[in-house]
Amino acid sequence: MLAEILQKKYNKTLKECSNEEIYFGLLEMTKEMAEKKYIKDTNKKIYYISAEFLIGKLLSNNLINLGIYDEIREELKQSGKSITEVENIELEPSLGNGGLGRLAACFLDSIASLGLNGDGIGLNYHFGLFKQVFEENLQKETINPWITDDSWLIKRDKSYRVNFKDFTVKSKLYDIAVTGYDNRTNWLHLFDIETVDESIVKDGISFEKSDIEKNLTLFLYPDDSDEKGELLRIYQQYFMVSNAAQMILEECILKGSNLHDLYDYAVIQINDTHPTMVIPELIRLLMERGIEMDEAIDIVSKTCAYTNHTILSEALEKWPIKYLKKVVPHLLPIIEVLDNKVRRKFDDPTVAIIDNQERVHMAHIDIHYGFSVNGVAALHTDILKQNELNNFYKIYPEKFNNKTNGITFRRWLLHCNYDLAAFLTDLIGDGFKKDADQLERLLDFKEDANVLNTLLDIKHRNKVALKEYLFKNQGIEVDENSIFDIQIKRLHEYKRQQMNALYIIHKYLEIKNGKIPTTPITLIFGAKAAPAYIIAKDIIHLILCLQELINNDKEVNPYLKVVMVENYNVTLAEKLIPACDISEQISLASKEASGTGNMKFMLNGAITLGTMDGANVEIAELVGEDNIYIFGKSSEEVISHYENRDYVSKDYYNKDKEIRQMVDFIVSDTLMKIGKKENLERLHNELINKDWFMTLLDIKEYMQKKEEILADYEDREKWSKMMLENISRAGFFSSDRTILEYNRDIWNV
Ligand code: GPW
Repeated sequence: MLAEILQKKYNKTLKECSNEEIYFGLLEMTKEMAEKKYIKDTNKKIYYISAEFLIGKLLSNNLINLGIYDEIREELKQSGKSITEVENIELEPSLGNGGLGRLAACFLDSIASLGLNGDGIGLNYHFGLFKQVFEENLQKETINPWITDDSWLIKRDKSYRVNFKDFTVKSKLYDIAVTGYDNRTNWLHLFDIETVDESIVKDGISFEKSDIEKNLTLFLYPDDSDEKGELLRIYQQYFMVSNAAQMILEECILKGSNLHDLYDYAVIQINDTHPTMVIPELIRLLMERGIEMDEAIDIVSKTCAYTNHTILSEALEKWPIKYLKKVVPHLLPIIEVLDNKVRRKFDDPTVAIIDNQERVHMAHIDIHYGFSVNGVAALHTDILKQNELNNFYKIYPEKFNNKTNGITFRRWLLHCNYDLAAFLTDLIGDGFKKDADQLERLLDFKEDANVLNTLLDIKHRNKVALKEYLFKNQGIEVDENSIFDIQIKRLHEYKRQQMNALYIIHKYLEIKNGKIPTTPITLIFGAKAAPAYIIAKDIIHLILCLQELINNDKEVNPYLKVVMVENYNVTLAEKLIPACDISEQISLASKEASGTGNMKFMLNGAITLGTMDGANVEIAELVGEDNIYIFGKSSEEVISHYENRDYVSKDYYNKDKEIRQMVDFIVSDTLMKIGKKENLERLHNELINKDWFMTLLDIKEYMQKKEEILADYEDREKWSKMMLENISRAGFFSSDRTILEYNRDIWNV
């Protein structure tokens, strides 16, 4: 079939076609096949509304889910072509920042793969998240165009009017097919407007923020450090949810709803607070259609469910009323009624919707006027119930539930680790592809030397593949025989990349003093920092300076290497994760709601070095303490430090010579010669005088555990057994399991 398409499209045989032509041929073919798998379904539908869908490249994913990947791979091979090179042609849509957006993408895959009726709704950001480049060891941001004339987007002739205070815009809908694994097709609906003007972006990613009709869907989460930026974000959010609400009502009416029974036709999952305005907007639209306010509120409350993804207070959205008045004044009377009802019912200002600083607490709207509130890992949900949202939990205990995150094994095993998936299939059959728990059958081979050696072989081959990829694409050289220790995730102080960097300093100094590691170590980082997050950018600077220092030092570089990959994204994750030996999950306990990278690494046979935080806790329970390296203070201890305000980083700095040595190295002559004084001094000062995320609290234990895991790497048999144990127990983290739980407890479709 591919050959026919290419013949028709280019009048060439497969052999004669360039990789680019093959890519576009495959794109056409796959899109057509996916659309055919759409079935009109008049049952209740899940609407997963999210400001982010970090879907990654789609070609291989779709080929796998359509069941033709192996066939195409073989067909290409026969003509001397490589599917990996064809994949390289595709541009990655960067419609997400990190975990929250990637989770939404995994969920859509699982919803379709389980045959459930459910679509995603979001925005079609033209440049998505910025592209990261390194200049003079600093992060710089540029645009990341991903939309081409011929892409996965399907233009629909559907459009809604969205009213803002001073003007009205007309939306334009684009769909991307979400093809289930051996199952139905659902849609990811991405709304846009036609007046967006890409040419207003100047000099990196800056642009005039006030001309909304030109910039509404240009970027994902533009810098919100000034008023104009925050306003734009409110414009985006309202644009997204107003389209969503109009579309949902339209679809439900078509299916026979009289709107009084909306919840029999639709369930809306609100992915963090970004889509919260869908609640007042739906109430408004129901009232426009003749329903009394109290009933409208009741209907909407039975339709909407909320997922919380963080306890970090700076990430919990609170919109000043004066901003909302500038953008969506028509929602305010509704929000005020919602607030009044709460105030009349509960004599507790902490659960009010509008606070005394005239700000609207978006999460509070979701909790009062949704029927479900869930956290994303067991520990996270417990902290919500017992601490952060305790006042709400006391009012609505029945609303609270946990849904531990998951990842789609189609992308994070079958696609990214072809060899491992094939080997597993040989050993335990292919049942695990649909029923992830069957991975436990691998445990039967725990004493089988051949199996254990093959796991090590596959890991080695993946390390070689990564080496080649990094060299070809970023000019970076790594030694495949070294230990690959990887920390890839957004850059944030709570994730503590700075702790890992301090460890590197420690190792560097050790080697300088003649203490040589048995096996060389390669420390790999990938991380973008929010453009306005100064300290995060300073941490990137530190890592890049260490990279330059160490990689140019002949005394040290045979044993230690630092690599920070540029523009870390889903595509890079797919190369890095299968090649990883040590998975760094070292957030300050209580701060990482779940983490999902941790699950991807486990599934691909990496061993976790981590704190008892987020889903690490559940990984530890599943694999047992012999198969994971846990360190650091518990979430209770950390929370108590915050409550008592008794963590003083300077005390740790003063008390311990080793800590002082590592921290002060940041401003040593050696490093200052390479880096920028301003950035290094600011970071140095931050660690000693602030250290909000308690790096120095856990660093000594971290260093100890890291020595332990590095030493254990030398025992290849022991290591391979740990790998096997981790892979075998990863089934729980399939997003299919997560979605079945959402459906059982929340959605009921
Ligand atoms: F702040 N997460 C994220 F909660 O990637 F909204 N971006 C975000 O803006 C937020 C959360 C928000 C992440 C969590 O940090 C991570 O722990 C979790 O695994 C992921 O969301 C998916 O639940």
